[in-house]
Amino acid sequence: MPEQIKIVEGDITELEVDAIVNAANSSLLGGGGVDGAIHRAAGPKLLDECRKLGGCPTGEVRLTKGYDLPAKYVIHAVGPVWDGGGHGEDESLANCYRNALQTAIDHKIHSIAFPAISTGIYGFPLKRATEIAVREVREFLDKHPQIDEVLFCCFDDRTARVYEETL
Ligand code: AR6
Repeated sequence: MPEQIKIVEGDITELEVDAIVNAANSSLLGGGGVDGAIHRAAGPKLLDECRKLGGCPTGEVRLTKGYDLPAKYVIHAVGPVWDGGGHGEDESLANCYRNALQTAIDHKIHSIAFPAISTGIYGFPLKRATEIAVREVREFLDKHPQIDEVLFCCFDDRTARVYEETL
């Protein structure tokens, strides 16, 4: 695997990277899962900034500051809700990874950490989502050597095992 890609197990809010990616919903106003954890750790100014953004469509991303997080930025990505696989879910998920990485390039972000977008509350099958995440990150890094480090942050053992197998 490209040496820039690493798997880490744990809480994404603790990572000292330039940007962490949030698995947000299209309101960008917070929620459960990793989104809730990021808002709690970043503090209330994050929600103030998110309110000004007016939401975000599925597959797109929005950048905010990280406030009280160790990460300087949060890239909020809106993953698809799993609906059987025949409703463009794969392409929307791929767009989240591509758009987040392009936003990193645009803002001179050199290290970025992703959670397993859509695989929790949104119900996307983990193996299928992981294959998309790994493929998109690899393809992007081939073209953009400016990014030094991409972390896949796995919150539980099962997710970490699937990432290890896929990589
Ligand atoms: N650090 C890293 N990963 C985490 C953390 C954490 N602190 N907490 C959970 N995960 P989910 P989704 C993992 O449900 O499926 C929210 O309500 C989790 O174990 O957070 O994209 C939003 O507002 C799983 O592997 O996101 C949306 O409404 C992965 O993060 C909706 O959930 C994604 O799970 C988005 O659902």
